Amino acid sequence: MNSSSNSLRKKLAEQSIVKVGGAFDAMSAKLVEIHGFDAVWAGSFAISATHALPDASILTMTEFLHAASNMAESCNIPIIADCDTGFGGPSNVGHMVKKYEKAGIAAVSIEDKVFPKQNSLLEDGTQELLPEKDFVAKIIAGKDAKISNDFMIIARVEALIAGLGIDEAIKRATAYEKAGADAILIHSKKNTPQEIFEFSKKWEGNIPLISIPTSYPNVTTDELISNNFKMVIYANHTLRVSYLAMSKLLEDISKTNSLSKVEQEMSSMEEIFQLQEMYNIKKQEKEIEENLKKLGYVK
Ligand code: SPV
Ligand code: MG
Repeated sequence: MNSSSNSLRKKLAEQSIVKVGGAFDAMSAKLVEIHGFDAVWAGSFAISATHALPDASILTMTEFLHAASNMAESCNIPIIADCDTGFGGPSNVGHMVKKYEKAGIAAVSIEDKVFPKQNSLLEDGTQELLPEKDFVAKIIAGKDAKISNDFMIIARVEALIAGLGIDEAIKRATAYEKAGADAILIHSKKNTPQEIFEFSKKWEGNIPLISIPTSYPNVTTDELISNNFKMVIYANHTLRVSYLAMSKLLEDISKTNSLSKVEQEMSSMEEIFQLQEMYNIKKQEKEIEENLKKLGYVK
């Protein structure tokens, strides 16, 4: 059994809301964990950006899986992998679920857009939806492929992003729950949460609702809880703040030809040594030395 998926289900069952921090590699995922979040979002926007590539179904499944696996290996909290449209049709989704589950990922999220998709918040982005039936087929295939009941398949409804309105969003979310989805991610690009709150008021399903409040950042967790949301994903903020910090640093060095100004604005090397568990290696070296002594190799 995949214990991290077990714990994601458990957190959803026991907590008023599950707080998820976005990450793009093992280090950012580890920071999400250190700062007390419940789970990590391995977002396609952020992972694509770290390859300096568009969030437009350019990277392959293997590349996204590699990034998410690195996170799973270095964290003890569940990893939720943003798998875009599932990398193809139902059989691709089945293959994807097998691979992600084996890698120790707790949940995958697939969205009901056509391949290749574009980022949902891109101005003038192409946001064409797959027919409901075809997305239901993907959920069925994904559900069929998973081994543990605890592994979660999140169905991401893009009807609001595509401008198709609440009724279409409700119709699709209801169909996806019936097909076996374990949670509904209802995405919106409006700058207030009113649209997703209208959705949650009309929603009569039983599986958890998830929000990604990038475009309506002023919403509070209390407001989300009172509107029936069980999970909030802060999807891309670690990436954007990293971009800004690196850009500022490089600008300063380039302008001053010196490191003197930037020294105060960086983490210490000690903090990084701690994060990468450098001292475990030093401890291990001592233990090996002791053993070599016992075995008579070292005096
Ligand atoms: C991501 O983080 O990759 C997402 C969320 O899919 S969003 O960019 O808001 O569409
Ligand atoms: Mg994405």
